[in-house]
Amino acid sequence: MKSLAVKATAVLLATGIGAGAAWSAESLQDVMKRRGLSQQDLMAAAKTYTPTGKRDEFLAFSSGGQSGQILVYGIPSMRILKYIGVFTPEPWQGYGYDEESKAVLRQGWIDGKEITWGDTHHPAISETQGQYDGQFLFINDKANPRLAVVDLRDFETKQIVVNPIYKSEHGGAFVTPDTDYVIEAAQYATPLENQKFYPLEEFNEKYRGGVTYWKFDRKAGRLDPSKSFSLELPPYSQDLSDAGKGPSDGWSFTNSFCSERYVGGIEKGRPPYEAGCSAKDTDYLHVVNWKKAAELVAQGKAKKINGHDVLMMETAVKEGILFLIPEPKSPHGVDVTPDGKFIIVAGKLDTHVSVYSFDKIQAAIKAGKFESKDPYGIPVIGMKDALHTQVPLGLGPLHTQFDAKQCVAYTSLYVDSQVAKWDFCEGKVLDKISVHYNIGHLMTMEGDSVDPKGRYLVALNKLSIDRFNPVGPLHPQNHQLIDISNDKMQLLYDMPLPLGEPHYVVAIEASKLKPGVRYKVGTNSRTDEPHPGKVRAGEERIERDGNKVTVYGTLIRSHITPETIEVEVGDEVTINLTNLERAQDETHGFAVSTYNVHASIEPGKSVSVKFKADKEGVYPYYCTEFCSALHLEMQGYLLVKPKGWKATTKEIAKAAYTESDYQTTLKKVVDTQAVIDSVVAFITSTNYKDFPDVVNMVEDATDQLGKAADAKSRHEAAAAKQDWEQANLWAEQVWQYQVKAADIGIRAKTYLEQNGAKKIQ
Ligand code: CUK
Ligand code: CUA
Repeated sequence: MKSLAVKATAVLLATGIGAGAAWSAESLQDVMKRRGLSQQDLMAAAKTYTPTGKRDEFLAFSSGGQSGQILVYGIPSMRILKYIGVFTPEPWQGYGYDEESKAVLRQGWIDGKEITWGDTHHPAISETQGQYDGQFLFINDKANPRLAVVDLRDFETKQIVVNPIYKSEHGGAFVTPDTDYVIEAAQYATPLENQKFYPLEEFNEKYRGGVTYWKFDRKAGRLDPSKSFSLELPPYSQDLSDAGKGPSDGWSFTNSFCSERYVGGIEKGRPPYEAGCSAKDTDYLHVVNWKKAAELVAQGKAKKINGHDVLMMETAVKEGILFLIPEPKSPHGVDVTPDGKFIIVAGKLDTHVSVYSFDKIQAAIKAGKFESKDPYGIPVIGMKDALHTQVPLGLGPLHTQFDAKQCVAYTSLYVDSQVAKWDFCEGKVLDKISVHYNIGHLMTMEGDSVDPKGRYLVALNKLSIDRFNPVGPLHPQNHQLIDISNDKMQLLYDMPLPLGEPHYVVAIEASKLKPGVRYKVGTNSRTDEPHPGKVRAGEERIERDGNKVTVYGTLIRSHITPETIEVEVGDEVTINLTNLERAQDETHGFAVSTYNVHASIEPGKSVSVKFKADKEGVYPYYCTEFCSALHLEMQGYLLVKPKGWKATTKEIAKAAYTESDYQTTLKKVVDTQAVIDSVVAFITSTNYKDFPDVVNMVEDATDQLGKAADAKSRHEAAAAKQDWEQANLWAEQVWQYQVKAADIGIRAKTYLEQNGAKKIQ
């Protein structure tokens, strides 16, 4: 019988890769006709189609809405690459099913309550001098006021912080130009003290909004609650925020709706919120000098609320760091231009976007020129004194993003279902394009940084109505890709998103991201520290301390060590596992039947799963990632014995192998070695050392083969004792290592052939 590896190699050697593929007999015209495609469709396809092996120019990080996750997709292909578990358990990644990730999710519990979902709205990539640096990603949870930190070295969630004073939030996550702070503003006003009740009749006096500045410790890669602070704000339903940049660095801007401070009561015959919250023609843009605020907090001028530093309005007004400017009408987005000179606000119920001038705002503040004070004594700058221009764009303007081209902005028009391209310096409309349907946010490449890259725009539409094959009353979301590289915008692609309602998305040049492919062996990926349960090959063991059983195990193709775990009913079981692989993409999963534990263990990672073995019985455990040809055999048994069980004297049944079986296996080993030798000869005849990926694969293959030496000495020893079962099976194990080495070797050979390796001998 020829082995799998032998056969596969023979085919590869005989045909070479990619030779002689019979291409379709249809012409391009035939296909266009058959599928009803226009020239324009073809152009759109050519602009997005990404052939196999080719990669995207940009990576987008989208809020996953109610899923509490982040979606990662490529632009322009719109291929989804990953869902990152953030506020919600995510089984594939073991997020919420292993102890390390449970510890992260536990940081997000509120008042001792486990919260298993989140309403993610605004992702933000860390910035250095206002440019996306590709190191960290932040995202907020509107429903349960929280922020999370994702490290872009491994795309894993590392930290969740709970806002200490809000009960809901919205205007986060927005970073300051050097990511000193991550901004998070409240949404629906509540009393700031935790678990404190005041009736709605005391709304104006006792309910408050605010804006929180979370200190980011870049070296630690974590937010530092002890150095974070908030600014108390009136109960105006603060909405979105943005940080100043360039000339406006050090300031932040947060708009609001329902500055009417209306409290509803439709059930008591009062007009509903929507009427009461949109009665006035203007709401307030909050203008905050956060640099000065941080200094005041450092000087001890904050008040502790729930143990957190809060700079009260009174102090902020006295120190001259908080101002209001009227903004029309029930506004939504607030976006600072790349040059930091203007602040653009779109009023949902107004047809204009309002462009405020930072220079004019500063001039008014310097001159002490205010038109009034709000009920809390905050100085109000006159709209006329702060406006640069107002531009009529259409119905329901919401959010604005920027182009690489000077002065060019794009604003979403919710009611019109359009994107408007316009010039914020001159105040004129340049182009419009229809989207499908009811756009919320829109996003251009690095379009909220100081250095937008232009090229593409993504429209995040709230409804998809008729765009896709129907899948029931709940429709997928629709992200539409638009080419903005020319004067006229061109719609390129509809991407259905089947996971929550994304609000915002950010996209970064793919070349700025340098994620790793493996961990240093024994790493707890959630803390970046060495895992206390890590072991190297040969150190695997099971320890018992009273009723606590701790397993120190490893995984490598294609076995889990140990393969039997014996415990007594009632034992507390902790299984630590280290993936010893170095090969790229050789992740193993780990699941135990019916105990609700799962782990994803990428090369080098260590994790632990923990459970109480409260049910007597036999529970298989296995690897959940198809990691090699013998993946299904990557298995073991958890034996939960009744209390006081006496070990059986019976032995495990021996199979009747003969010397001739042993000889056949040895022959197979020799044949396979010949295949390996030929692959090695091919690889070493090329400049493979110029390909780091191949160097890694060669290292891994050598590793696998290296393990065969021990198995070889075992089969030889057993053969000397004429124990043909042991001799045959250890010889089989030698062959297993060979197969894995050959598998990787063939992968390396294919890679070299497809990537133009040169013969050097
Ligand atoms: S929000 Cu949803 S469309 Cu939370 Cu930024 Cu505007
Ligand atoms: Cu490891 Cu399947």
